Amino acid sequence: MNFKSLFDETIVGISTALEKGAVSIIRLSGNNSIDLVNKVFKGKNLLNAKSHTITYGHIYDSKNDKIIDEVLVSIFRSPRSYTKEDVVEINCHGGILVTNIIFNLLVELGARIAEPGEFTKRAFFNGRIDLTKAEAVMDVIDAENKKALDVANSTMNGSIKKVVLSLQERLINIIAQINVNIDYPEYDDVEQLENEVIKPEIKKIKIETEEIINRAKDVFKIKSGINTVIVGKPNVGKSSLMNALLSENKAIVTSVPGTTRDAIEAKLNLGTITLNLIDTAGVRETEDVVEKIGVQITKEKIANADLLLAMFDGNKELTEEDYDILEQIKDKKHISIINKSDLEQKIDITKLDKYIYVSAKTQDNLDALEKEILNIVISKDFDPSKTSYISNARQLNCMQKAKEALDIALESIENQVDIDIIELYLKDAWFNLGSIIGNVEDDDLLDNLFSKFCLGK
Ligand SMILES: Nc1nc2c(ncn2[C@@H]2O[C@H](COP(=O)(O)OP(=O)(O)OP(=O)(O)O)[C@@H](O)[C@H]2O)c(=O)[nH]1
Ligand SMILES: [Mg+2]
Repeated sequence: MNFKSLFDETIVGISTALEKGAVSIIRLSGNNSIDLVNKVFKGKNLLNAKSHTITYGHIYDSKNDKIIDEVLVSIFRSPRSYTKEDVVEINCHGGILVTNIIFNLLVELGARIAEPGEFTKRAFFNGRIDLTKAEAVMDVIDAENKKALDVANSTMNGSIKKVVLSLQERLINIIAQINVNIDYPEYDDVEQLENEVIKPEIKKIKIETEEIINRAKDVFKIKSGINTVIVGKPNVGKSSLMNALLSENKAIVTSVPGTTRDAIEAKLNLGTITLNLIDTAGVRETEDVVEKIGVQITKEKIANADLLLAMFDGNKELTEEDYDILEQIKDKKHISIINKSDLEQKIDITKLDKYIYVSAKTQDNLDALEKEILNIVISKDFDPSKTSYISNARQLNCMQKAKEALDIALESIENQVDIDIIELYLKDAWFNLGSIIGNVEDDDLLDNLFSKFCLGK
């Protein structure tokens, strides 16, 4: 059977970054892609090339018969390609000028310049991948750290899709039972069916959606960076720690208490995760107008932090200001840091619950601090290779709507609402789950439902 794409136009895009490099790849997708490239290609006739083959030759400008570059052309025939359409990839030399000339030749011949993400969009609309996978492709490209990449790769492999399909399947089973029971009553009354079969199963499904929603929080933190705020009274060495972790002099350091006024932010990549590291103005009572504003900003940053690095000066005894900070952090995720471990220690450590010694000046023990940050930030059981994760706000929104529909269904059973109405809520949950992966056609629901009836029940 011939595959019929949903799109008429042939598109062209430069798939590699447009900068000097060894190789550039120009990619085309659509009915005319092989024909178009063949018009500017000297070598074997590409129209006869088999799928998944590479042909050596030259790109030339037919207007003046001038050779432009020596190239390798890969052919992927429909439907066995990324977009399910005919796809051609030209590997040319990686100069910006050469790449642009070839690209422009193809546009002159009638290829349309691809929009960002259009190849993946076609892959989705032509039924090659589901929505979560399409989004995962972007996530793989955007991943700034290893954990984010792990999540994207596991989504690419369809892990969340499998979970969603199985939840949908279980909802369909309930809907089917409701319908079957109306036609061939297996249970004496609707109430018995609801209480013995429907309610417990809806509850289970709802709990699973809740777990997925809760797990998503880890993913968002990992993708967007963990807001990590360094707090402490003036002069304990917060800016020094910021600079030491970043290996650059981002924040001004002086021996004058109250040096930092504004919050200073920078990204710190710890390999597996990324921190949005924020150095703040030291917290103290002050009459200085500018410093006062700084302290106010610090308080806001504390409120929005995922993690607090509370810093104390090991060379001094704890003061009222330190106790104030301890009070502010006690209910938040935090690590207490005793700085200036290179100096004589005068701090009373019995007042701190858990702490880690460092010296921002000599950089002593900073690796232990980084390890502790990783430990504390990511749930112990965070493992995209074993568990499925929702990976963006759109998917989360659909999952939340599905959960809400299940909540209402359960409430309705409690309130003895008519079973037809409950069935509507279950269908609503089914649709919202379907929108996560993009299969929300009305027919899908009917087909699924129909297949259940055919099981002979
Ligand atoms: N010996 C020693 N001195 C340090 C260490 N860390 C910071 N200092 C010194 O402590 C002083 C204050 O350092 P900062 O990093 O500016 O302190 P801060 O907490 O940012 O201070 P504010 O911005 O005023 O709140 C400077 O003179 C630093 O050189 C350390 O580990 N050991
Ligand atoms: Mg500072």
